[in-house]
Amino acid sequence: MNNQSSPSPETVYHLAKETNSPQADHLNIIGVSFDGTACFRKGTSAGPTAIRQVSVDLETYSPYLKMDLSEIDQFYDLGDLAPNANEDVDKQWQAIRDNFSSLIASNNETIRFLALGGEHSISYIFIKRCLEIHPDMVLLHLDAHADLRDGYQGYHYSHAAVIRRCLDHFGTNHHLAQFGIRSGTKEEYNWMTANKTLYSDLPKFLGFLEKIPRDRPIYLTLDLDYFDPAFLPGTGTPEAGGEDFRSFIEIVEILKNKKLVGADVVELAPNIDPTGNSEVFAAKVVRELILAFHGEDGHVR
Ligand SMILES: [Mn+2]
Repeated sequence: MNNQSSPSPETVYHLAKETNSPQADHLNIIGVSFDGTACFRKGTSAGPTAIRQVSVDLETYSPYLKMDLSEIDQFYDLGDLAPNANEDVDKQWQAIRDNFSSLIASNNETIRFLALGGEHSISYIFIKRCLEIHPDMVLLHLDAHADLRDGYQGYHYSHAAVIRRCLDHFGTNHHLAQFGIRSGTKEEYNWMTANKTLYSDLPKFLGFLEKIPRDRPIYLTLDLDYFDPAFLPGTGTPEAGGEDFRSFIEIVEILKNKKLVGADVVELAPNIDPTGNSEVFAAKVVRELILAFHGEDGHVR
């Protein structure tokens, strides 16, 4: 395990400043180059680098949020947590978790992270930290898959179990809301129905988001297979019948006025889409999320 050993050829949008330690009161982007528990098609470990590389050729202005990356507070790029791929998968995952823990000297709640995957199992590490800091946090889960299995194919922390693992750390005032889900087991669907976590229609989900108080902490975990594979085919477990960019931007337009305390964008597998369009799509998604962390005054909340 070499913490931040992978040289990052570019930083996100050329505007992120490289750093070795997370910066308080600022957004910190961190890549996690790991696809160890991916069950179908691998390749997400190349996700963070692909996003950085294509982002430098994209516009920094968002016509949706009417904000520009060059006009917000400095944001930072911590490089990648990159495990030794020759090691046992469980060991790799634990090494990522341990290295992340040692990277954060304090639980300073003003350190904001945007994590770039890597497979979805890595989100647990970032979500758990935010659940511990914010006892009333809302966890938004955008994904094609329910991810509520109690482990999968022998991996307790599998990418197919990530939301279930987060629930292990839920307190009374934590809240889970899921949207985009269109694949899961009968048991997962029964659980979502019983716990009313699944929104199956966009207007209802947007209505729910609107009602979240402005000061209530929100974490967004975005599995890129949320989007239809026609738009974003570069992901390991594509699922027909998905969402488009428009639905995502409607969500972000609301989040922009809320308190986003953490987010991750996971499951980009650049090798699966030879056109390269998926990574451009993902980089645009990342731009909108970087902006959404910042208020009109350009500061993180
Ligand atoms: Mn998924």
